[in-house]
Amino acid sequence: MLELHQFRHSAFCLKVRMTLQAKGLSFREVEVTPGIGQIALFRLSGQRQVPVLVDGDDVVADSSAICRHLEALRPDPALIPADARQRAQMHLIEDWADTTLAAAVRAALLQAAADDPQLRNVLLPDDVPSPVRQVMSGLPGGWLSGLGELLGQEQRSSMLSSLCAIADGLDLNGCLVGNAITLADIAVGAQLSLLRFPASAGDALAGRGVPGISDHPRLQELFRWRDQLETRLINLDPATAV
Ligand SMILES: N[C@@H](CCC(=O)N[C@@H](CS)C(=O)NCC(=O)O)C(=O)O
Repeated sequence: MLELHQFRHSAFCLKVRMTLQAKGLSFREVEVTPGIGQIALFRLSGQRQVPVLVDGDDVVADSSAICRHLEALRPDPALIPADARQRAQMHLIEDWADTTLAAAVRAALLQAAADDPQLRNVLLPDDVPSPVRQVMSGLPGGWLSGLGELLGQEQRSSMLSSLCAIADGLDLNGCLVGNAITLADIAVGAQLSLLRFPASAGDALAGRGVPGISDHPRLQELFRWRDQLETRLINLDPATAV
């Protein structure tokens, strides 16, 4: 059985779960505790970041490497285009989503959590004991700034204009590259999930997100595209199609 070592609310881990789902592969989720759990992860994979996939003797780190491993393991449905030009486009979009977009999304979410104690509380891992949870979510947002850069004005407007450009060019059932779902859609869709959490994030988070972005009028269609993408992914696998 495949094993996915993850942080539940990481977009990179969601990217891998969406790929596993598209391919109809069953897997076991292993929740890594930030900090202490990363020591075991380092022993397992030689690095401390999630996601890590364990497939028998193969231990694969990095969402893009994992998705390519899964493509080789279960080539159908293909999530990497056969056409070289489309493959290049897919690669560029996936790389943009995993780097530039991911950095802006992470900063935007940290900013939102810094401003909103309730959001801070639901984002904390489940195994944080409740007294610690109370203290952490009650503190002014400042403690979060140690985790990374908050969102600068320039980064925010650059992310917004990229997302609006994507939203303008995409139908509800459209694809970013060609006419079939690829890793480009999955990588972008996964990052969007941190800007407005989908139903799959659980009741406490569903519909919440980054103020000013999750409720931005020009992005509503894009968030609907994201929700629709999850349904379309399930239907790609003939065994689970409804
Ligand atoms: N390029 C990597 C990025 C993975 C990544 O940034 N993982 C974060 C969680 S979202 C992590 O493990 N952070 C913990 C750390 O860096 O110690 C991928 O695509 O998988």
